[in-house]
Amino acid sequence: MNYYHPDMECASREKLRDLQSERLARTVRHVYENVPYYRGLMDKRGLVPGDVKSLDDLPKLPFLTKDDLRDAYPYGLLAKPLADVIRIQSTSGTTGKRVVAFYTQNDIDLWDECCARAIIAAGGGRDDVVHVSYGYGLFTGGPGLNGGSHRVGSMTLPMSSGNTERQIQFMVDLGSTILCCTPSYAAYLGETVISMGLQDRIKLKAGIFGAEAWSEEMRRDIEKTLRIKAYDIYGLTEISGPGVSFECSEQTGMHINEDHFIAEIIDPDTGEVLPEGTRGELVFSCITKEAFPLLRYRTRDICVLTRRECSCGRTFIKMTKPMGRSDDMLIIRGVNVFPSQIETVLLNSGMTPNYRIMLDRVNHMDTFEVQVEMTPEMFSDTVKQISTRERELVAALRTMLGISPKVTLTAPRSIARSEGKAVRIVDNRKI
Ligand code: DLL
Repeated sequence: MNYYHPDMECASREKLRDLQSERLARTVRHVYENVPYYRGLMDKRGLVPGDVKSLDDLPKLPFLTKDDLRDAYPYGLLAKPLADVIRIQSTSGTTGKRVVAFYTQNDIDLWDECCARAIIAAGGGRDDVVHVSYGYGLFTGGPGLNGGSHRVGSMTLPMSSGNTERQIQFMVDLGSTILCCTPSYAAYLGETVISMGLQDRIKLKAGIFGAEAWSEEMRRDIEKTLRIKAYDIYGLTEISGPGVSFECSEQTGMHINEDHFIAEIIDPDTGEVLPEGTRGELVFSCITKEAFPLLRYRTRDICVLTRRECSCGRTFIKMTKPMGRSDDMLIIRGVNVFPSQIETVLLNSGMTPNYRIMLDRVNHMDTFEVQVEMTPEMFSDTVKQISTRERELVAALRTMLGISPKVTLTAPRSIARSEGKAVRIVDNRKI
């Protein structure tokens, strides 16, 4: 069975617009009837479902943001009875920032299909051995690509992340052909393959890498060390997970699965919809989902959309790699981190509010350090007491964020004060 759908993925603009219009109208009615929170937002604007008949009516709808998700947490945006929900996935973070997304069986099926398309676009098929080293569990990376690989009919290695030497051993023994993981982990795997002297014994041909920003230079490096073609994949938990968009052989942006998601670009300050080709914030409306169909969800990712002929034959619009964010979320080693989470841990641990988050990339791996000033009382502690406190902070930050920074306690007044906004983030990753 082949899950490449030329009838959808290569549909004419007119056919796609009709399909999107019909699915949008249906989804608006579904959320209006089943989500009191959303009905409240529509009522405030005097909107009823009949007002949204086609794509042209989309701008009438209100935007949804992470704040709405927070206000409605956990079940307030659920559009199906719990009895129909079979899965949740979630982002890392505190209760306040955490996103919980719900899936019915149909939602999982369409997500699998989106990821299957990405695997097929990277040259995958039934004969492939798909090695999934994205994290499994609440993170969408592992389950998403796993489902896509099953859908394609490839043999799937549900490796999850970590234990790098074992990953490489499996790669050699089972002949993995497609690697799915974050680009930084791919770079690390590449280096380790070389240091283990196994470059000639791996059979990888392609990689599907996403969940964090990565440069063209990094792509070239990974392609060289692992001797593969490296494809980008994008997505976010709120909208389903990986596979919202994916790269094809042309590698000039990621095709958005437009039969499932409508994309818009807006001015992040005014909310005005911008024409194609303009840089702005990406907004998605889900038009086929049942349990958690967010409409006009502001992703905070800044990018450009372009619709032009692609040599692969797909007609779906393309998005560039995200060029930044319109909020303060950082993505460190593939994990979403808000500076406010770090501040909460520091203050709850009796530290001063004078801190700095230092980010860099060494050998394509993010380095993550939190420098925080000691109080004058702590400064007179012994070296042993100070290093115990550093270890405690690492543990508390790991619990909050899901990843461990290096923590360095610095002398009182050693971190430069600012007259305006404090400069708390020094991001030297040059992505
Ligand atoms: O990162 C889903 C995913 C998993 C995508 C595996 C691709 C592969 P979240 O944890 O909710 O979901 O983080 C979503 O990550 O809004 C972007 O800012 C960023 N992001 C995702 N893919 C890319 C990419 C997953 N290819 C947030 N390039 C998004 C740059 C990306 N940033």
